[in-house]
Amino acid sequence: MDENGESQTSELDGRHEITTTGKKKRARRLRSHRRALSEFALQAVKEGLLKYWLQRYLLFSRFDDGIKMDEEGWFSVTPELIARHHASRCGNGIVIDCFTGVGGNAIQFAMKSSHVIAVDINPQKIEYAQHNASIYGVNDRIDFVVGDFFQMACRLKGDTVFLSPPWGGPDYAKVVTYDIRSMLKPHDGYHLFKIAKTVASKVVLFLPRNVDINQLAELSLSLNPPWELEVEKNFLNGKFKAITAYFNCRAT
Ligand code: MGP
Ligand code: SAH
Repeated sequence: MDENGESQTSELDGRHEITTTGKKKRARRLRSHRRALSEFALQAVKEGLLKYWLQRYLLFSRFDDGIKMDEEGWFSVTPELIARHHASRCGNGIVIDCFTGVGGNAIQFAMKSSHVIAVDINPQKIEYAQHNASIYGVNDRIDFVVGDFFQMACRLKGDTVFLSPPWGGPDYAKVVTYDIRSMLKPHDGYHLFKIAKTVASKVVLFLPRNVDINQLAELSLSLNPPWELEVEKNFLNGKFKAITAYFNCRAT
């Protein structure tokens, strides 16, 4: 120790103190992050949603940035890669997402298209979708609307109408063949298509993997002249997840 010893020591102590505080802060942050995650996972187990929580980064790659979900959101959000694919197929014109949910599809549409209108009957879903879109930095490219698509349809016009309605919950998979006439909510698939085709000349329908393909053909043939139909199987990590039907009015 010399006559400046005290100040040197306190400087060293100070540096040491800073390091310790930084480590402590990081450790505290990590502990609270872990606690939040385990509480979240516990809630997910209680609600039977663990399977979806384990796939959270497939649903939203930015999940950890604060994505908001509710129960229906967990089991019905379109996984990000499939939603991105939908967006690449729907073009860059006006896309109307008629059953927005927590925004899985609307966010990806906004990454590609000039203008997205996102409709959902449930105000909390729209709030979550808006919040989730802000995490992806695209909320200002989407017009969020709370409303019943069937009632609003006569006032909507766009290039593509995208439909991912409720399938009746996860039980859709319990039947061998999914019947769009009796199982889709809140109205049957024939009524849904009849309304949707008045909104845009391209109608995209996201459906269960066990859907009756003959019914999709029936929809396109119900019009005169018939609309073109393309049926696509959507796989994720090798697993067959869902079917997307693309209907196009030939006149355009
Ligand atoms: P899933 O029931 O999670 O099947 O749905 P998965 O992953 O094959 O599960 P498993 O138990 O058979 O192994 C697959 C995907 O379908 C989900 O990620 C959603 O994108 C979509 N999906 C599921 N439901 C119940 C709905 C729904 O009600 N509406 C909409 N629009 N999409 C749904
Ligand atoms: N594609 C969405 C998931 C849609 S889930 C995503 O990726 O997040 C189906 C949604 O349809 C639910 O959020 C439900 O609130 C909404 N819905 C049900 N009936 C509706 C109606 N009549 N009009 C608009 N939205 C409706």
